[in-house]
Amino acid sequence: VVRRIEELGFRPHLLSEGGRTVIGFMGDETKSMQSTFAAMSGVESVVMSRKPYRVACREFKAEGTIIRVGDIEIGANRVILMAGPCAVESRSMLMEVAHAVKEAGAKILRGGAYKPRTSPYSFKGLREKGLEILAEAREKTGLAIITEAMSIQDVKLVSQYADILQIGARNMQNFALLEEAGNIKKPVLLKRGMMATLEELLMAAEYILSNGNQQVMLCERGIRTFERYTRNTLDIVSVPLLKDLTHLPVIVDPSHGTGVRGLVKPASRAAVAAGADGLLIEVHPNPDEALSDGPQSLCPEDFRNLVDEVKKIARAVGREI
Ligand SMILES: [Mn+2]
Repeated sequence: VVRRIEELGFRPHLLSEGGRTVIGFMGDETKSMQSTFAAMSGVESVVMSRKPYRVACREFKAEGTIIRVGDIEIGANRVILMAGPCAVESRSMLMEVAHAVKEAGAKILRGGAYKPRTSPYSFKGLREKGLEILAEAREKTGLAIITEAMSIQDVKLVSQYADILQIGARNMQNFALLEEAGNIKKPVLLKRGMMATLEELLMAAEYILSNGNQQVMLCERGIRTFERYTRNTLDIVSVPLLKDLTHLPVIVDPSHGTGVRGLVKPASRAAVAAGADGLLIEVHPNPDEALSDGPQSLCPEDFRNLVDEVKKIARAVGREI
């Protein structure tokens, strides 16, 4: 089947699952081509997708994708908590947060070493030093690490340290960066752009998937609307919608999604109730002194309370944390 697809000039994408192999390709959607493949031995069925995101769509893969990071499974029954500071500010603060969030139940430590900032005069991260500190925190706590790569040049280095590579909202349509993320062997968390539709988000994911990296998770982090009481408008409905449209895990970032500390907990409850596979939350030992995103960061105690609350919601919807 693969040879036939290649003979026709298309590029096949293979996916093996539960004894079945799904082969996807972007071809031309004519009836004759459908019957050509349907008649081949070993072919169970030919499904034509009308979705422009061929590999990301549910039609390509009915079962939800589970991304494995060590013994952590993202996209399975357990809702995964990723927490940590907006930026890695120093070794001591990162170690403090790492131990605190681990104790509270987080499995993955977040922290930016490369920070995309609206102002060029803001703190832009400790860069490679920050990556080293993150790696040390992983060693000390056993937490997996998620951190952002801002440019193609950073991808290689960041993916050497990180367990999950993050692509930020401002880079969602940086197609060269997406292609580079498609070349690595690490999972990628792709954030929704602040002005992006869900279809644009899925097409961005398609760039990574079609380049050969199947380990992609999507992150709803709020979009820009006319509302000003919150930093962004957290699109909770995107969670069940995405779960319907795609097999990829969906993570919610209620910190950037609201920008308001007091709203992070209720937004987290809503996200878990809506079916999110994970939460990405900013936690800082002293939010008032944070070098970035202090107003939306929780202190470790707030985070512990949040975990207690979302555990109840998870149980109510048949999941665990
Ligand atoms: Mn932040």
